[in-house]
Amino acid sequence: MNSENFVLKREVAEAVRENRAVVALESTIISHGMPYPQNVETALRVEEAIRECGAVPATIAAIGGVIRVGLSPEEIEYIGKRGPEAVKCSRRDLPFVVGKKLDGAMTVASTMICAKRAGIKVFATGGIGGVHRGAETTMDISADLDELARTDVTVVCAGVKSILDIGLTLEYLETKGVAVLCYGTDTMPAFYTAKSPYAAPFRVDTVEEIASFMKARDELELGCGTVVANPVPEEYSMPEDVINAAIGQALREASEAGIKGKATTPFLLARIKDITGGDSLESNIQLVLNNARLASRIALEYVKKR
Ligand code: PSU
Ligand code: MN
Repeated sequence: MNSENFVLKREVAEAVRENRAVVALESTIISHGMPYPQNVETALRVEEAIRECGAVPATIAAIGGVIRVGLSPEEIEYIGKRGPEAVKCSRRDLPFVVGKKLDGAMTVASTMICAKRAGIKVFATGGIGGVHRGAETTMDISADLDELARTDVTVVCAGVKSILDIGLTLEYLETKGVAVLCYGTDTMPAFYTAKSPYAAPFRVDTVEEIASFMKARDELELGCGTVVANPVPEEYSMPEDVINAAIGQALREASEAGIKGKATTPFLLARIKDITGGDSLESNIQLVLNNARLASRIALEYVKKR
């Protein structure tokens, strides 16, 4: 699976070959999702949390057009410093980044593609992309959702941010045949808040149930991915009125400034962080760590079943 443009770190390649637990991690969250230096600190803490659980982390990014599955701390620092100058790289952008030998930060969609190619089945992040509010006229639907429909990787996230239309995102995933397993909760988590007004498509309470679901999905050869939605821990969740006010303001500003396309999500995330004075950043960091730990436990359980 290694090639000139696609290189697995030795530790990751060995773990995959020996059927040990590996957790993939995206890099757009580092370059576009958080400011430097908190982005690098968080990325390193997330890798550490995965190791403490007994799994191997594999942060994925393109550096000079070479896709690297598993980064060194120096490479994580490099991508973190490049920040938004690295190309936000989704499925569409992958050949552009590789062909032009650019630095690319992987979204959920492209991380799934690379994880699958590397033989990694579990991936942890903060939030997935989704159907944007107003998508009925803009058609702005994240490529993450179609990737989930076609690539069999399990994505552990804290649900869907209400910068998006949570209800339409759930409808779209249902249409595409993607299950959303809500961990220990009856409602769909909304990233900064543990609950939302939307019912959980499925509730699961143990990692064993999740690994069994994945195994059944494989055996049925459905070829699709799965979302595990893990609520933000209570102590780090944001007050609903505070976060909703910030989201409302960010959405108005995006519309006034004419922000469109792939710039939309990074713009909204950065504005929410500024409007909430950094409280949302702490919540974001903690929920990513929480997802990394759950993803590790799922990966450990899943390899036992293979
Ligand atoms: N949502 C977040 N944080 C993020 C992203 C989404 O809460 O960092 C990033 C992820 O990399 C996700 C991407 O895959 O944004 C989705 O972008 P778009 O909506 O342009 O597909
Ligand atoms: Mn979009």
